Amino acid sequence: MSASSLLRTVRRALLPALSGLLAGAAGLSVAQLIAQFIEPNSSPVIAVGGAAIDATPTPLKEYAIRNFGTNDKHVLLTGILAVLAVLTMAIGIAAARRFIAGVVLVVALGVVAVTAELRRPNATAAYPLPTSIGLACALGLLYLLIRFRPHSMQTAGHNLTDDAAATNGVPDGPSGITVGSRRQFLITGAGVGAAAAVALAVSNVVTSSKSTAAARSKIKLPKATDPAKPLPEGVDLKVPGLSSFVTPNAKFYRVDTALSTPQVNPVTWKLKINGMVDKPFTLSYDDILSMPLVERDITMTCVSNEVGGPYVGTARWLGIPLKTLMNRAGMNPEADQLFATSADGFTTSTPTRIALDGRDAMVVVGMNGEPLPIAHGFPARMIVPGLYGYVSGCKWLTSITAATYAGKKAYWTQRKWDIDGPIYTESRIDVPASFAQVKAGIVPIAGVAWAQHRGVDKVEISIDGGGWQSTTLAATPGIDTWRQWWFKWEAKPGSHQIRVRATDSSGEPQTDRRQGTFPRGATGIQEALVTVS
Ligand SMILES: Nc1nc2c(c(=O)[nH]1)N[C@H]1C(S)=C(S)[C@@H](COP(=O)(O)O)O[C@H]1N2
Ligand SMILES: [Mo]
Repeated sequence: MSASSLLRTVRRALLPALSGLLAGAAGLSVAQLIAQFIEPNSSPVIAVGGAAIDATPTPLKEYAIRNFGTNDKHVLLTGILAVLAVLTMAIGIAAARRFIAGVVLVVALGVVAVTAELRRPNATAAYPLPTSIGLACALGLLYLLIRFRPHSMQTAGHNLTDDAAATNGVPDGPSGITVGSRRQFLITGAGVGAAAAVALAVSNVVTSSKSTAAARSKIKLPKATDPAKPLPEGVDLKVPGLSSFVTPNAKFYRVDTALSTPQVNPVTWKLKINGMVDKPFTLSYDDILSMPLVERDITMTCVSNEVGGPYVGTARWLGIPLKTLMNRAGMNPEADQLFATSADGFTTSTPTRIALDGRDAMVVVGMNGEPLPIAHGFPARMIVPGLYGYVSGCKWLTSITAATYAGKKAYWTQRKWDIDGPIYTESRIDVPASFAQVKAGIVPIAGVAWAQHRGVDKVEISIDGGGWQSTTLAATPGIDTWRQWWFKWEAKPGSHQIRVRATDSSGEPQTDRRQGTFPRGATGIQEALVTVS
């Protein structure tokens, strides 16, 4: 193919591709808008993205969490939109040659999306509606755009050719580009673009996240009947750069599979306690607020946290002990797991022998004096000190079912992660940051260490491979939280390596054996490299 004919082909493909893109954007916006009225998760992007997340092999998911962190969902959404952009352009080009080809491709796309939608947990018969209407709109708009495309840009010899231009009733201009048809194309295109923008804007206004946020902001939490003790003096060493003892809600790490944050209405929400129990029961949000509530400081950790990683945080939680709930239901002692279900279909399973052993395992409604933030599970979630979040921290909680491991498998267990998730003893250097450059002299080395429900008794550091030296530990309210530590370092010029290890109350120091996050959490010793000048 010569350069000039290649150029001609590209020019011919340009407007059809643009038409496909515009029609696709408009159709997607319409679908997005309709989804807000049905259920946000019925949006084609969210449903297909959710299906992609659930189907992603564990190692790839690990990779995504490691490399994109909490941004992993933006990366996925961007990827889906990029794929859609390419597909709609291809459909535009196909439709310009033979419109029926475009129709076939659009229907195929619809079948894929609708299949994914119907297979979402909690899917209803209405789930395919946004996609179907959106695709119908897109197809109609594509037809108009292709039809009103300037004459010279049409592909000779195919269906919408001279006839189409003729029916438009516009004479050919000198260059073969008819002024009228170009204007018609531009007007149609601009109209479609504007319609897409309006549909998106309206869908943003009606989106239920606003009403959930409004409902949440009206809630006034009661005081705990069993409040947390005031934090002891000196839990915060106040070294600049060191994580604060209490992690502010806005800074608390977030890890979940939810592509769009579940919006749960606290007025209609119910928590079911059922399964292997004598007296199943249901609680409303107000029922929970009127029960005796306990308040505790607990550190949460994610199993996907790398050595030295950020997925750990401490908050003051307000809730009802799981024991109170399961005793009231009369749990059958044969039940070996509490199987919790989220509003978005995600599930966790927690061993009953741990959840009900007397530790402060709870259904929580409050976090640091506020109703649970929406991203952290509003209106209610579970928390169990000592277990990683994936086996204990079900957010947007809707039911707790007493069950057996033999009978039911939770989300991550189905994906081969360990059934039990006890948190390893871990420590992290916050300052100096790795690869930091500091001035010679006295430099504080400081960080946090955690061994939930065993407690941190000692933190040591080793500089440049030397012997382990004790650090100074901050005060702690108990064994279920992390603990700050610091060391007064006389830093000499040069490049230095700092390592840290914690020892829990059993006397067992943190292992130096390197292990990745899958399938039961990472182990090893963090090494920070610092340049002193
Ligand atoms: N519904 C739901 N709950 C969930 C998850 C999830 O994906 N969906 N992830 C769990 C995991 S792996 C962790 S570590 C914690 C994280 O809680 P956070 O986001 O409030 O920090 O939530 C747990 N609860
Ligand atoms: Mo996690």
